[in-house]
Amino acid sequence: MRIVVLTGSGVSAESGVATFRDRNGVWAKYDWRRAATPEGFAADPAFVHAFYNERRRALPAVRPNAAHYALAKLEKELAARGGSLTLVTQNVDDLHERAGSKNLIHMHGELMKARCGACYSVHPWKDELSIETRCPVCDHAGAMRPHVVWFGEIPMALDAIYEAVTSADLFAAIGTSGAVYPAAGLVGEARAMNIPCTELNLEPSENAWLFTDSRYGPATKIVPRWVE
Ligand code: BJW
Repeated sequence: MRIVVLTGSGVSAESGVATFRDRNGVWAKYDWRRAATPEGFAADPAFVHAFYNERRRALPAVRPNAAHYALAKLEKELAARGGSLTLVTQNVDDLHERAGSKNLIHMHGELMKARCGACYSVHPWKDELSIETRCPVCDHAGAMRPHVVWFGEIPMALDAIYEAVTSADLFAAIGTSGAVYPAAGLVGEARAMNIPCTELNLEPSENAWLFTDSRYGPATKIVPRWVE
């Protein structure tokens, strides 16, 4: 059995990481055009660095929850039976890896990494970034940025994601509103191949009608139950 799971911010909500489009979500406090676009970064890099520095600073104190652990357990159990779980996450937090997931794709990047806009080298990063930060490889100052995917940028590892989704036996989406493409289009790719699709979310997402099965409730309750 080959399963592909797409996760969104709802899977980390009960760990205390804010979602984006809920009433108290990130985009209720910050304008996404200023905080999460290449144009916003070019116009005001200090503002964008402050936005990501604050989230990076908070992350080490956050812990994985029962949903992250259930998905790591599912990966192990499927592998032991000759199957596989490919976990595709839109989240930039590191809670899936801390829970033990190994076969993991961060399609929107990683908060704990930084990239040089001059030489494109990518680095583990736990400190603050600023407009003065120098690249550890090319020593260029002012080109370091969070290793995340902003609106208008192409998500990471798309070929591997489409390959995994279209050759899966089951596709599941957990804790995502289905508002952001191309992630939100993966269910359509799977359905086009007649692959069963399950939605696990607090409430029906924007493309709930595309799923063949659905379970609604908090991720820490419904994901462990689904995995059993
Ligand atoms: C629970 C729960 C609990 C709560 N238990 N569930 C017009 C202008 C600009 C761009 C566009 C445009 N029209 C279309 C576009 C394209 C754009 C897009 O889709 N925009 C839409 C908003 C319209 N997409 C892009 O720009 C993407 N790139 C692209 O398209 O490139 C072109 C291309 C693609 C493919 C091939 C060739 C070319 C890039 C998108 C990058 C998104 N980046 C962000 C920020 C990442 C860094 C960071 O974290 O700061 O990614 S935005 C933000 O949204 C973040 C998330 O990963 C992403 C998805 O959000 P998510 O996770 O679904 O969160 P929410 O809040 O929306 O939903 C949470 C859900 O959980 C809800 O349903 C809750 O009910 C539920 N929930 N608590 C279970 N306890």
